[in-house]
Amino acid sequence: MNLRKFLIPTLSLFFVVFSCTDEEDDIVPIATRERQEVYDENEEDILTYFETHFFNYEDFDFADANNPANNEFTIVLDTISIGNGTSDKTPIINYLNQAEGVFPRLDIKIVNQDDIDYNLYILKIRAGEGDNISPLDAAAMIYTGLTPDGTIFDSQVNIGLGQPFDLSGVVAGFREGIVEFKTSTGFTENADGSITYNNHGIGAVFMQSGLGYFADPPSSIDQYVPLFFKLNVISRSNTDYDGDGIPSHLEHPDGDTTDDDEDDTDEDSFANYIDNDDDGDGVLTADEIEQKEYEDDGTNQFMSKAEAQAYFTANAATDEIFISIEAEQDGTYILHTVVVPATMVNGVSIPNYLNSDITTELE
Ligand SMILES: [Ca+2]
Ligand SMILES: [Ca+2]
Ligand SMILES: [Ca+2]
Ligand SMILES: [Ca+2]
Repeated sequence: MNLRKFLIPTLSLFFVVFSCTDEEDDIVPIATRERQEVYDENEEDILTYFETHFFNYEDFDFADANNPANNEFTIVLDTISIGNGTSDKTPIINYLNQAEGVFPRLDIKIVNQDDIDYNLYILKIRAGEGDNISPLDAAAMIYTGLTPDGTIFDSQVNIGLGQPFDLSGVVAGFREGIVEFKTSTGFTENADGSITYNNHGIGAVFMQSGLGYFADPPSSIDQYVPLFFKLNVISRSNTDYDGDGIPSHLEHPDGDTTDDDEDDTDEDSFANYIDNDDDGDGVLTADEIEQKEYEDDGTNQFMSKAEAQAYFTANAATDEIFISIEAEQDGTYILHTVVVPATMVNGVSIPNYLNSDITTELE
């Protein structure tokens, strides 16, 4: 199942659903609940959960987080109780306020939505050693979505089955949690043909309903319940929503997708990542830059990502930026870059596609 199926609908507090009573056949509006009230209730439920539950921390080597044995680890959450012999387990709440760099750790990220500062709880088992992820990227991961009572409403247990999905289409709490981890550094092919990813971020996010589905959840769960997602974050890839050749994540320099104004160069109310003429000079951004691809180093094909990366490092022009390395079916790789000409303005180098005084078309 794909998370995109569960886009957050834009609901206001005035949204109503109608139901009919048997007796009178009347239409009775049922108001959507107050977000603050649901937040307070969910917050209490989540903290109670942390006090009464533990995870399988004994199965993870925290002394050597990059021990290959850790790569197959996924979180299992369970109740602390005398009845099931787990009364001596460490509750999740104990990982709150850990010193920097100590794992496992339970971090709180404040996410403002609908005028509420939400506490998004992020349980980090391992931060990950690969790439940073932007909220505007697509990402591939192994995940399970569940509610506090253990009901699983969504999951992807095998990365081979799923393509990276755009993080812009998932619930806010999931997206804001994912970007706190890093991707894998690569993978190992096992004797049986299966794939093990290495050194990726592992953890879970716990969110109040307002950062999830709120009044409009998947049919298998109730309205207004907190959501938990267990995560193994595998890889990221670029999106380019406006098709202008500049990856979305490079059109949001501050990484803050909630405040479009900061990254709207021509102030036309379309943020740069959804604006194909970023400086509003009438020349499309795609025509003010030059997209390039390299299949070899001038002689030999790139036989690994590392070769393509090394070629870029050694040969990139000063105004050329790295975009991606694409794997080909035949086992070779293509290096994608973009040349972004810039002009000095008052001692600062400004890309021409962000400078309406320069209208030179390259193509
Ligand atoms: Ca773009
Ligand atoms: Ca704009
Ligand atoms: Ca743009
Ligand atoms: Ca332009």
